[in-house]
Order: sequence, then structure tokens, then C-alpha cells
Amino acid sequence: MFVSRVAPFSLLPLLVPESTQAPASDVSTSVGPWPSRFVFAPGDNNAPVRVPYEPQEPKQDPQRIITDADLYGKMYDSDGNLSIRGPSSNDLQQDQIGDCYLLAALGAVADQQPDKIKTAITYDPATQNFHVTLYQLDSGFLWIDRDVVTKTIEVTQADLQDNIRRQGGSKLDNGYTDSAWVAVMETAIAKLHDGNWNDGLDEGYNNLVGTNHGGFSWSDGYINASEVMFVVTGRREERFSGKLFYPYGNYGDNDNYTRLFADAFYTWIDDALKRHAAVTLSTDPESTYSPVGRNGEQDGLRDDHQYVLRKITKDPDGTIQITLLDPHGNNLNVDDQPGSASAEITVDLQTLIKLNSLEQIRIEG
Ligand SMILES: [Ca+2]
Ligand SMILES: [Ca+2]
Ligand SMILES: [Ca+2]
Ligand SMILES: [Ca+2]
Repeated sequence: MFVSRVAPFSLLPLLVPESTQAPASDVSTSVGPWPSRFVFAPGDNNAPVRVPYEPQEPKQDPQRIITDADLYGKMYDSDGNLSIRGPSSNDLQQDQIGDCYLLAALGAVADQQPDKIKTAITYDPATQNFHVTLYQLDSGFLWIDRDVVTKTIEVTQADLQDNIRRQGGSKLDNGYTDSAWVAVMETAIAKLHDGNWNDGLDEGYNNLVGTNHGGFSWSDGYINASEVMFVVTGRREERFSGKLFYPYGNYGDNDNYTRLFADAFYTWIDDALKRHAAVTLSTDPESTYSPVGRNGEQDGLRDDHQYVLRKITKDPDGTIQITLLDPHGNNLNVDDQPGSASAEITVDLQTLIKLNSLEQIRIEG
């Protein structure tokens, strides 16, 4: 049912300059399970070829109705055949709302268990409203004896235009039509944290901002906004602190310990990704007390930020590398360096531990 809405392949040369078209072999291998025959456009975070929203300026059209055909990205194979890919962290583009942790969790779930996103969102063509089913705990005694229940939140067209005006975490406000699932989810979670929808959603969006969401929130059923993995999957997350390992100073000045702890992280993360659990990583500023941070070394990641953790590898020599996706949709202007336009970045895990800049790994339980 999606196919009829989409530009025919003959338009593609207009949309993708020939010089930027990727060869058929240029495929993403870090995020599955996309069939390898699909063509990816370079310079766009290895994302599938996107169909720009027309007209591109202004980047929002209040008259435009967003439907289920806009939820997920469109892809073309090397023969020009169209298909719809599922939700992906490639759809994230955080702008004016400070909810990187929320977007990172959404992106991690999308990459590992796209069906969780797809089944959570339904669309009613009659009302043009979306419905999002989220998980909560019921109202038992404290968090003891409380059951996991679902709650369905309605997201209207006006709600989505509001999200676009706020320049939320989808790409709808960035000139694309094919990432609406992010806006639908972000809006639903904002509404979950807003006590009165009739006076607008400022309260809900303020509650999503990273610095405003600490502690328990009784009103939304114990689960606070930081626990997005639970809200979306019904499963609690496990947190592994990057700080616990140096109880006497966090200075990362022991190579043996650093290797030991990096190996432990590798095991946890590798196991999690193998079972398709969502994984995110949060950062701190580099410690200026660490042996490597003392001279101002930077890790290349944004400080106090949260990333989707897409991939982990371990070389025979013990080097462990992690591949992260920045919810901003790029790695520009990171750590006072120019960075890169790609949203994906690969870093050395032991370097993060030595710099004391790894805050937490969060793994869907
Ligand atoms: Ca955006
Ligand atoms: Ca309100
Ligand atoms: Ca940094
Ligand atoms: Ca820094």
C-alpha cells in the first residue's frame, strides 16, 4: 500500500546527484538485517537513499497530513525497485529538544528489534490519528507488586506539527518525510509525561529534557523518562557504569585493569547485541586527571551525550572498538574539533575507560 505514494525510480537521478551515488557494493554491514543488495548513499550516514520532502523550503507544511506511509524509510535496490525498510537509528536527527538519551534508546530498539516499533504504532485513516502503545507499571504498592501494563496514547496531526515546530528528533523538520515514527514516538512519550494535553505539551517536552528528568516519577507509573527502553519494550534496562572500576580515583592509570574492564564490557555488549537487545552508551567529559586526559586528549565523542551502540569488535591483539550512532545525525563540532558529517563513529573502548569519559552502558534486560 505504500508503493503508490512514492516517486518512481525515474526521478532518482534528480534526487541523488550521480557523483554521490554509491556502487551496489557499498552497503552498511553494521546495522541489520537489511538485505545486502540495497544501495546506500554515501555522505548520509550510510543511510538508504532518501526521498526529499518537496518542497524543501519551508521544511514543514502545516497542511500536509502525515500518514502511515511516512513512518519508515523508502529504499531502492540497484534495479530501481522500491521497498520500505523498517525503523532505523538512521532516522534520528536531534535538533532543539535535549532528549538524546530518549532518541538513543529509540534508535537502539529500532536497530535491534524493529518489530517492537512497528507493532507499537498504528494509524487510523478515518481520524488521521496515530496510536502508540507504551509500557508502564500499574498502580500497586511502590514498585513492589506492580505489574507491567500497556497504555495507548493518541498522537494527532496537530501534535505532529507541534513536534515539527519544536524541531524534534525526527527528520520531518529537516526536510524528509520518511522518519515519522521518531516524531510519533517522541510525541507519545512527551504526552505520557504531560498532565494536561489541553494546555499544550510544554510540560511533557520539558520533562523529556535530559537535565529535567532525574528521579522517580510517580505520576507516570514509576518509570521516568530516562527509562525509555522500558516504555517501548516492556523490559527494564541494566546499567553498567564506566566509573565503578576505579574506586580509588577513576584515573585509568593501570593498563591491566583497563584491559580487564574493557574485556568485561565487551562480553556484556557482545552478548546483548547477539540477542538483539538495545544498547546505548552515555559519555562524560574526559578526566583531566587521567594519564591520557592530563594532556588534553579528547575521545572524539560529545561530552554528556548518549549514543546508540551499534556494533562492537575485538581484534586478536585485544583491541576493542565500538561503533556508535549520534542522535544528532552527524558528528560535527565534537570536542572542539570539526568532526565528520557521518552520524556513525568508531572509537577505542580502552581509550574511553582511560579517559574516564565512559559514563554508562545501558542494555535492555
Ligand atoms: Ca529533527
Ligand atoms: Ca500540558
Ligand atoms: Ca568527549
Ligand atoms: Ca571534551
